[in-house]
Amino acid sequence: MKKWMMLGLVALATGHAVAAGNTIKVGVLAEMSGTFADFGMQITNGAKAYMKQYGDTVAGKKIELVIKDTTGPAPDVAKRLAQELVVQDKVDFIVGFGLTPNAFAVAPIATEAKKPTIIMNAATSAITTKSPYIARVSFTLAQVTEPMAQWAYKSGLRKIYTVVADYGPGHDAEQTFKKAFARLGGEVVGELRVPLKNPEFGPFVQRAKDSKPEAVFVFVPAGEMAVGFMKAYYERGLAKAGIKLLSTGDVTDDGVIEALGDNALGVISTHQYSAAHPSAENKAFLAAYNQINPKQRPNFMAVGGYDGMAAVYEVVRQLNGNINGDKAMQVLRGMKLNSPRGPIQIDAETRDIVQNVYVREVKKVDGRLYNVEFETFAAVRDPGK
Ligand code: VNL
Repeated sequence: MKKWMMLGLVALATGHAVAAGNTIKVGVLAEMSGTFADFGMQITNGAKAYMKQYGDTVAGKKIELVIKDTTGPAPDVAKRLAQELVVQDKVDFIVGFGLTPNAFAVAPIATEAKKPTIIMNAATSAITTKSPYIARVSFTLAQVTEPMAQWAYKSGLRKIYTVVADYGPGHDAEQTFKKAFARLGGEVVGELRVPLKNPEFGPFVQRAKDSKPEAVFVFVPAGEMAVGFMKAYYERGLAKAGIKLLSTGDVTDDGVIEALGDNALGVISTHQYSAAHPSAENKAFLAAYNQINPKQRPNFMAVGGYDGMAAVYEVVRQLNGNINGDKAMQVLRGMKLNSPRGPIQIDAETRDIVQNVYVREVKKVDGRLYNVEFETFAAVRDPGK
């Protein structure tokens, strides 16, 4: 072999090594297939939108996403993939998590490997208590539900029936609503939990109707379950019977709101993000997301993905590209960001998010359905802590 060729090979080899050392790897665990595939798509596209807007280099390091498909609520798969990310891919961060069970499953690995782990959606209060290496930029069900109980009481409602998905975030929503509403003097006249897998909403909704509440409060995960619930609510004639519908924003989510159709008009919900939020940050976010996926409106999960990357970038910047688990958590604790949803902060002590919760009504804006914000509960903490 000629000498210049040898030199070329050496250069190639070292070039590769240098490139690897100059990369910050962000492992993304998300639901990329199955019933919940939209979540993974929203989360990863939100992350990509941030990188599109701000470039993929921070403190001289190239940021690289390593995306792994948890396939749905599958704790064993999530755990195995997290191990792979740590051992084989040698990631610097673990992010993602549409669904609660996957986040719980990975907490022990985050602790053992001291990997800064950022929750971009999963919303059960207890998740952040399971590892000191977990921080959350999404929301908790308790956080968005308590303002709904307060708003309902203030609006004169006194008898409410609750319907929730039968797992972590649903249990949090149910308990938080009941406690907050009772404290004010309202009454939960009945409560139902519907299974996460293949729920038949008709009979559940019928039972709610038969107990003649003034309103139904509902939390089910965004997507197919929200569509299924809404359909049953109308088919069983609750709207006609004058039973109001109150929900968390998951049910009137931007990703499916057009699929709900005009039936959704007038539904009141509380949540942290609406695509209709009027701010410069949101406008920039919507434009960046549109470059990644012009076919779908981004929802709260996309914003979680976007803000999660904002948090990663800030850690890389402050640590000048040398990522260490404990130092990264120090930077994350107390971090403030200007999110498309409004100002947010990661609480220094609980590592959970503090943010505005908005009361919204589904309305038509320029012929399309949106959650239009009309009241703000400012800087709400997770009451589940
Ligand atoms: C969760 C919470 C999932 C809210 C959701 O939909 C949601 C969760 C996927 O924590 O599992 O809207």
